[in-house]
Amino acid sequence: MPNIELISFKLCPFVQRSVITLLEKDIPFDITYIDLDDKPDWFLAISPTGKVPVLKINQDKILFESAVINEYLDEITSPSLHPDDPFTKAQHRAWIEFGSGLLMTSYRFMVATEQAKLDEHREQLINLLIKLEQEVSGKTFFNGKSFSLVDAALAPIFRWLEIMDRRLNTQLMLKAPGLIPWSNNMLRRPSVKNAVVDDFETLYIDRLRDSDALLRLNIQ
Ligand SMILES: N[C@@H](CCC(=O)N[C@@H](CS)C(=O)NCC(=O)O)C(=O)O
Repeated sequence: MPNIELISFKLCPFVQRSVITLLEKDIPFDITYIDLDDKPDWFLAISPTGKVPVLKINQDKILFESAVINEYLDEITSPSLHPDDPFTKAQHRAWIEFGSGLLMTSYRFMVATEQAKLDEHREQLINLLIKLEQEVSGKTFFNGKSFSLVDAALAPIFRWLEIMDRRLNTQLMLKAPGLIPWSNNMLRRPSVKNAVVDDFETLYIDRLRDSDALLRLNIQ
């Protein structure tokens, strides 16, 4: 097994995707946290996009982009969290990409500073959740009974939604209630629970409180 180091930011949902995969696949790893508001020079030197996650393999090889990192981690260990059938695998990749869009829409909703933008992003977010609901309603995990890379990619969204609904009264999950059993299954899974630091929720709420985002006014 190569030596694996994950470069992270404590609040980043894309990094969580890779931590979930590392934990699911029982891969030993070190994690290094950086401050994205003050990126270290060594990080800028190795990261082509300036974004986390970055995976360092045996100290010198670099991978970036969470979906790519996760496929690599999946391929160096077994059993695979991707389906064998090429069409189903391609579909899973498409839903992982859909999940990236969902994360970005959720983020725009969270940081909106004007009511019109907040409403616009809320509507977009709900529309995406309804599309996802049509795909997964009634299933334990995205692929049916077994946890896959799609679940690893989408679980961080459900952590955000759960905190937003409980602490910010956003009432988003009510708009796509068919997602609730799947969300609960993911959020109680050890890999998902352990993908963040213990004080994640406090850090998340404090960052929101210190921002100009309209949602800060909803903090309960
Ligand atoms: N498509 C990328 C997105 C990663 C991403 O957006 N990371 C954010 C933090 S959650 C970041 O590093 N932002 C820093 C910046 O944009 O300067 C992935 O899937 O890895």
